[in-house]
Amino acid sequence: MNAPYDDAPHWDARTQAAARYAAVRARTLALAAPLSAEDQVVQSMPDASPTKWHLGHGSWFFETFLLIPHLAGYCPFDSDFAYLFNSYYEAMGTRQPRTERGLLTRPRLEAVMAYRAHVDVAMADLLQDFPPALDGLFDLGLAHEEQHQELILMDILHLFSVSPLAPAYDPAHREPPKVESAAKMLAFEGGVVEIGHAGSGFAFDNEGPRHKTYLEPFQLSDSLVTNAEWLDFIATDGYRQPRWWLSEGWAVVTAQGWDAPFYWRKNGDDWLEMTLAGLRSLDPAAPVRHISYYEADAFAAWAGARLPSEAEWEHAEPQLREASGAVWQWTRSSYSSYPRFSPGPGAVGEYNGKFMVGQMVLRGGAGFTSAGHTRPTYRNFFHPHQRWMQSGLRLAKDGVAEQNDLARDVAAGLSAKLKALSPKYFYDAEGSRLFEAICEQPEYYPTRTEMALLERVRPLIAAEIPDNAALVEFGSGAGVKTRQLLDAAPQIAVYSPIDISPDAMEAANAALAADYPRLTIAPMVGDFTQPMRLPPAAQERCRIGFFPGSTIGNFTPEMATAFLANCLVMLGPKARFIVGLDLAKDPAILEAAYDDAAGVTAAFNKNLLHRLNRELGADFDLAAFDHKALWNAAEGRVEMHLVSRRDQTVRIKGTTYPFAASETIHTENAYKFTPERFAAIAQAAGWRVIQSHQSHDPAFAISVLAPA
Ligand code: SAH
Ligand code: AVI
Repeated sequence: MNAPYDDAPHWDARTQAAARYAAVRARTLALAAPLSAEDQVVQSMPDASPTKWHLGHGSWFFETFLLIPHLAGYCPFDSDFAYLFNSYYEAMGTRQPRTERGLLTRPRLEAVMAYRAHVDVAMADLLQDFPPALDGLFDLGLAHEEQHQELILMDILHLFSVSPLAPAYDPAHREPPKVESAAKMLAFEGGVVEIGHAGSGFAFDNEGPRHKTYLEPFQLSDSLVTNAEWLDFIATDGYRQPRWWLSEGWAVVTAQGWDAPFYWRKNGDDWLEMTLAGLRSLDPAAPVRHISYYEADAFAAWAGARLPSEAEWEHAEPQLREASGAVWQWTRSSYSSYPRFSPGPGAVGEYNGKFMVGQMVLRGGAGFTSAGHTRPTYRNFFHPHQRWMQSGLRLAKDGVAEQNDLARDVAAGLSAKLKALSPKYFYDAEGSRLFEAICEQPEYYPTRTEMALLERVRPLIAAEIPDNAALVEFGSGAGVKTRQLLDAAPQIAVYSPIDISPDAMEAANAALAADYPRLTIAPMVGDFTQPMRLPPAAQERCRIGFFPGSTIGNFTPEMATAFLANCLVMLGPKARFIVGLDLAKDPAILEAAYDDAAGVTAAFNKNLLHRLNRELGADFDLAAFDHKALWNAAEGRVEMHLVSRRDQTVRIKGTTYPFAASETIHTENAYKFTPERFAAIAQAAGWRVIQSHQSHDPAFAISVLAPA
């Protein structure tokens, strides 16, 4: 079945149901296709089942819960199969013991295949005249079949892993993607949040009811723990030190002699990993997988962290990388019912509810999981010692990360060999006012030039913005360029500015609210280099990023790449990102722009010292420092410094900082781009340039990016 049924709204519900059924059932057969009849009979351990049994059981599920009760005149394929292929439904009678499924050399594989065909023909009949009341059961049947698709792969991998030949199930089998960049701790305020499934789409009963729960402030890694990190854990004797381990876990590790994840095999000094593609050398950048809860918990303790609760995971999910599609992620939550949960009536009520003790919840979804099978609310569960599923982890911590700690940053910046402070600290109320004054100076061309360019090209940019979009602006300041964009793109429904300066933002937003009464303004005060969660009004729409002013030039290229990569996650797969870029030009023009004749930029730079005197009780003598702007050709940037006129000391909060004559505090970089250099940075962050506009001299550019 290769019809694009999702994109064909004119198909009626029955046809769509038949197409979905055919696609899911065909995938199961495709998964079994590379296996021999012998491969499909053997049960390699009590937890695993033979492929042949999975093939029979999926058919038994449709036969038992849909065909027998709902298709008039349906004749079961073989009355013995109810015993052979019932998994765990007490209400459906006795069954072949789980640990003895591998003894079923009969029925032959051909008979199990004939059983599937028999059930498929009958299901086609049932779906012809499909009572809407069966919707939920039908979806459950498909989701159940998909769960067994994952089990087929898990169980075959185990079977092949214990074969001395270590056969490949599929030499071309795709392994989980690498974790591409360093993990970052995202900070969450917590409070009362809602988790659980609500709404019309299918979900298992254990995912609801949606309900409120309370979270203390926490941090969660945006990405998964990698094999490289796990190698460190092993190398530092992580498996040999009881202090990292839960008591139960330590008992298992020592009894079983575990010294690595389940499918790792030592090969001299190197590690191999048994995969569906056969024995492969271990990829250090891939997420670690096939670990027990005990190992995940021990690793987290070793790393000075902990596992997240499932509510933390779900609350943070929109901001997580590799949330799904790589590995299932252990949480520290015991698998139990949500408030107001009750299992459904009848035998299908046994599906999830009766397992709610002694297991731990895993979230996300793995590479083995069928596409589209999971959701952010999906709750997988396993016993803490099990590790044949593709289980990995991400780390959590308690409390909020310290952000924007002026005192700490200043102490670090002035203690460094080359003294430096972040330009983000320029923007107190006076700094924001001085920046606006800079924009009026004849030498400071960027603002005027960018606005003229935006005026000319905004219809082209507006054409990229879909209806009801949210505009997310980074470093919005006075919001003047925002207005140019809003006027050209009235389809923008939500505006989410992010700025570190509350003063600048409040004034700008009050004025915008008065002039654009239909616009929802959802502002965020904060540091845009730190992880943040967009307000829900923006989160649920197509998000358009806006970063004008060449403020991106205040980052180093590495920071710009990291920033753009984070924005890609924050803005989502349908995003566009409009970025203003000042271009490299005659150094004389550049240096004048950062050292205007009226001395406004000098005042802006020195205002930083004034701020430190006021907010930290520092004793900077403002007359003893000069403003300096210089073009650093090697780095392609204008630098601003505050130069000490003489040998002197400055005291801040009890610490003395010596300054030699001519020593500087480096306060800002303003990188100047070429369109090619910026395109390379964007590309490294997962974006591609879809529009690039350039002004006449002085050269300034506006780029529109889309996810690569
Ligand atoms: N977008 C405006 C203003 C640019 S000035 C324009 O193009 O003219 C830079 C703005 O970014 C200021 O409003 C400043 O407060 C804000 N800003 C600077 N560093 C920031 C940071 N790390 N996080 C959030 N806002 C920041
Ligand atoms: C905000 N940023 C892009 C300005 C710039 O040009 O780097 C800040 C500025 N610094 C000195 N003048 C203006």
